[in-house]
Amino acid sequence: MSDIPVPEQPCVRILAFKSGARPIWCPGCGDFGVLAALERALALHGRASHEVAPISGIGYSSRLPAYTKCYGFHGVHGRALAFATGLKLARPDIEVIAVGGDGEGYSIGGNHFIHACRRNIDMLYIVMDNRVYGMTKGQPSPATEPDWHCDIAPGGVGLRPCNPLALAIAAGANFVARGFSGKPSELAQLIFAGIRWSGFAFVEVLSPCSTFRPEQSEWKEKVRLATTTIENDRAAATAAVLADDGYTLGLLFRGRRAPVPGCGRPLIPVDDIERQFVLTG
Ligand SMILES: Cc1ncc(C[n+]2csc(CCOP(=O)(O)OP(=O)(O)O)c2C)c(N)n1
Ligand code: SF4
Repeated sequence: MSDIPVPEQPCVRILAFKSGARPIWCPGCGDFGVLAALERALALHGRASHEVAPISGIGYSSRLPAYTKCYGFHGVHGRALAFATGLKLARPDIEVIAVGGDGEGYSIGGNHFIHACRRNIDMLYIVMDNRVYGMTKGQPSPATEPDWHCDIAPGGVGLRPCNPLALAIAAGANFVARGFSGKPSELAQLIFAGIRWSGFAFVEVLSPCSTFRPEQSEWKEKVRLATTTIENDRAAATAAVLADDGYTLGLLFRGRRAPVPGCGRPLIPVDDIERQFVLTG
């Protein structure tokens, strides 16, 4: 993470991004650390809260926009990236940040994840990965280990978990990183770099679920910082993240694929789009 540029004097504008709402998350939920890191990164970034839009679907992690002071959107399950894409195309001046859980992003929203990587539209996507469906009380997600036992999957689902970083690199994402909610300073640095990145940036965050996966408290002993970022070699980066045990943190891949033409400015003026939807007669 050492080569990520960060302003030398972090400003103290964090309060400007806090809503008055109290998170409903359980004590010890990793999502608290992600929220704190995001607030810090936004304060460093320096844009006003009304110029930033956190967009989510459904899940405990997807509650995050309500805990910021931004004009966010808490939508339908698995559709955060679809909404975020539409918003960015209509309002390229807005800093769009999609957020959600591993169930949201890799299961019902998995299709949108692949195509967001492929489209390379300028936004940040933060996935709070606790390897479980928290909000619906603890079912396995696509990120869950094959032998994790729970009531609806006694002895485990027996399926190979998806590797979201490999998926993102293969689908064309240029900024692929992993953070840990228990290291909020390093995470804020990654999120800041992702916000500043031009094009689609993906930050997968290990964010423990203290209620349904209490054993994830061990993650703090397992994580380590990456020593290098693989530059533009997708085959090498894919091989590296597939060989990794999933606990290496940092910016793991940086590519140079060009954004889609027109990305960053509206292709059609929004007023024209609205006119096409006016019902007449
Ligand atoms: C279309 C639809 N299908 C299923 C659900 C039920 N549902 C709500 S949240 C959720 C999963 C949440 O898991 P995750 O995205 O990992 O977030 P977490 O709660 O763990 O942060 C599911 C399946 C829903 N709300 N809508
Ligand atoms: S159930 Fe898990 S994911 Fe949901 S708020 Fe509690 S600790 Fe966080």
